[in-house]
Amino acid sequence: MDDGKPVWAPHPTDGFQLGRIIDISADSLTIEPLNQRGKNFQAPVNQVFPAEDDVNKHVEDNCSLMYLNEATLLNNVRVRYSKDKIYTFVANILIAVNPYFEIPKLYSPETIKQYHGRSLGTLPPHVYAIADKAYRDMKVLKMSQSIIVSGESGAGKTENTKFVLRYLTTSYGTGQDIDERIVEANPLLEAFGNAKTVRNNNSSRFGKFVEIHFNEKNAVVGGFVSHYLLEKSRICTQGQEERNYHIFYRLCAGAPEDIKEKFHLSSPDCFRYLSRGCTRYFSTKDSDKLIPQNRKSPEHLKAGPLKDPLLDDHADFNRMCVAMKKIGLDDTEKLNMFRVVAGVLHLGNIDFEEAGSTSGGCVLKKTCSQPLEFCAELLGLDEEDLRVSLTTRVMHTTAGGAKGTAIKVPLKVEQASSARDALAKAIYSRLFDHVVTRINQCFPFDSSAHFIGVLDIAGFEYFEHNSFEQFCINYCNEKLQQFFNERILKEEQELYQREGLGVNEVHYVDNQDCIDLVEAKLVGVLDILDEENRLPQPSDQHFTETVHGKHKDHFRLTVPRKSKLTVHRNVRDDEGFIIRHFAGAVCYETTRFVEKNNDALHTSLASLVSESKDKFIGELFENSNHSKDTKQKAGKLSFISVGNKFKVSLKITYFVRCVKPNLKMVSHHFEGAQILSQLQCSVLRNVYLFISWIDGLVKARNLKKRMEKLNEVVSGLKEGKQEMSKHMQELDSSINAHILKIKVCMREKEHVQRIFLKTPEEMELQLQAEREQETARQPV
Ligand code: AOV
Ligand code: MG
Repeated sequence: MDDGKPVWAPHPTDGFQLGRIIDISADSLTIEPLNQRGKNFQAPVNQVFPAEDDVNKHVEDNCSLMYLNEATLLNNVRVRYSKDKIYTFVANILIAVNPYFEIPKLYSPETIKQYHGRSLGTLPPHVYAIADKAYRDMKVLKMSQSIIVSGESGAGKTENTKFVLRYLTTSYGTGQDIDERIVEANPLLEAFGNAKTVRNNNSSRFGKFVEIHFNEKNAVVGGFVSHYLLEKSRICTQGQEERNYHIFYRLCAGAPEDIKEKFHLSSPDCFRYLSRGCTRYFSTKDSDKLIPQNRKSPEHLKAGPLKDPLLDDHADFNRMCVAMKKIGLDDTEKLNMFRVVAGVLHLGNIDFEEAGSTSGGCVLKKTCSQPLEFCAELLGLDEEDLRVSLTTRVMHTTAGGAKGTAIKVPLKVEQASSARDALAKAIYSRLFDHVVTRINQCFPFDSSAHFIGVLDIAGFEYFEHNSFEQFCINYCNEKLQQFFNERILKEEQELYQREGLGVNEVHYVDNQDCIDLVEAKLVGVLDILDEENRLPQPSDQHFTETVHGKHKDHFRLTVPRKSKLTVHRNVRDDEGFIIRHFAGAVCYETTRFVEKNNDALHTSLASLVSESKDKFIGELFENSNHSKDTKQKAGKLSFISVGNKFKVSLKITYFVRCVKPNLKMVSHHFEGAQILSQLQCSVLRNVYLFISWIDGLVKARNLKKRMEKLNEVVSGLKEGKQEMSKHMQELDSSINAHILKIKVCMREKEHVQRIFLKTPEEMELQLQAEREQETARQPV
């Protein structure tokens, strides 16, 4: 690199900058920046990379770059992004940068037609190309295929997943209802499972695996959605500037007046579950700038507080209703769903205060008789039963080990509040399960030959403050990473080893220890948390101390204060823990972990709802096994079942890696350093493994050719050597024969000398001397 040619050297905001090496020391280089006015600077040798001759040139597949390194990769993606080419291949991984605006014709029906049946590489990189490849592989190999879409929050996973589904149903559907239903299921899923977060205005708060099923003739016959890890804590509380699930606001904003009246709905800020979080409101001036022109509907501008200027809840409500109709839900079902949503909102408004008696219990605040009445009405419950079940719990006295009489134990204010929240979480998450079940019933199939599955998983999250939600999501990503490690890297590596290709071994970090730390029986963080929830007086602090106590010297876990891993040293040791994830260390603040984990419905509440007079509510809680509720946390079991699905059925996997170009969520803005860190540490870390692996593969292929040539020479040499050793043996034996002859001659010569070259006296003297010598040698 020191031949005067431009190099890529680190840059604090752009990721890399062009420069020229002007001096070299033992471990650093002095770089003179090009293109930018700046001072010479030092850079570590391993952070400086050779640049392509023409840095403005871009390629469709990074593997065809002359120099394959993270700087040229970033530059290639940057140049393409500036030309609205958001997709780039790295071998068969597709990188997708979120454009944050609609690129004309990029996803049009004409484009769908273009990609139909075309091999990878014949058309520009596109998520359609990956979808078509998966389809063709399914057809040829007669095997189900999977596409994993990953990336950080807001990177475009859900959008790309939808494009894959649309492509497959449009290209290979039968033109019947089913095709459209698969596509239209998404707005409905998003209404109930997506919410505005600080990273994404439409953030999926659940993971999903969508399968499109095909018959023997490879035409679409149906679909199936598996979902896991709905973020339940969001139902009751949201972070600052975040919102609850879209459906709540849409219903308040868009429902027709008669429905609003029937369900006693008003503005979102009248409801506790909607009025926490989202505390910063935009001024009219701000929102003018932020609202896209086409979204400035009068209702939108009229919206009160908690109305996000970027979201048009009114219009979205109408769109959602269209989707519900298209997938085949009738008005009764739709209203049932809305009624439960409204019921949850009123439930949230029920508040408690100390009873003022000696019992230590609590009563409903006087102002709460209306929310109680509305909630009971909408959920088909008896008002008085609901009041009693919220403020007391039934326990059985134990007499001599046997279950004794049932007694009502009064609950304290906090206990009643958390019972109320647990009920809200249980009802809403059951409703979400029901929505998914109904969606699945809307695209049924009798038999299917194969399927293409698309996994849309919430990306690794790392904020300034990280709580239980991030803990769950990152745990899930850790599992996905393990899957990636095992399926892709390990298996491929073994394959190449079997083929005799000496590909450089890719050193991926085995993260089993991190997964064990979270999910191991009894000692895993999740089990410790469950155990804490079962204590009479659970506390976040005690939970945190137990975690630290059980894992004192664990490599993956450490206390916040002493750690140099993160910048969170202001978190006390009993307020959090740091976990070293595959993508970096994250400090989790454990305040409210116990509360957020507490989904357990106490028996009285559980039986209250399962015996609801309302058929719909009754069905939601049908087969309700109360202990099951406590188990359905953090997706511990459900993710595994998705993982298992991969194990049994899939052979080939495609990866779409989504990249978020900037934190502002705006178009035409490429934050190099920020993107580089996505490439380096989290989602694209694997692309790097792939690059180094592909790089190794190319080298190995060349090496293999050279080895073959060498082998030819060696085998030639071997033959020659055998020939030679035969000659050598012959030569050896003739030399030996000659040596023998020489020895015999020497003896004869000596003999002759003895006999003929000495006089008889000399001979006698000699013999005498020899005899004496012989006698002297005899032992006494
Ligand atoms: P995510 O799924 O990766 O985040 P989304 O797919 O929801 O991210 O994308 C976020 C937003 O970016 C979308 O609402 C669109 O406005 C925009 N966007 C994404 N991809 C495109 C595209 N190809 N063209 C135009 N706009 C796009 V999360 O679910 O938060 O992890 O949990
Ligand atoms: Mg998403």
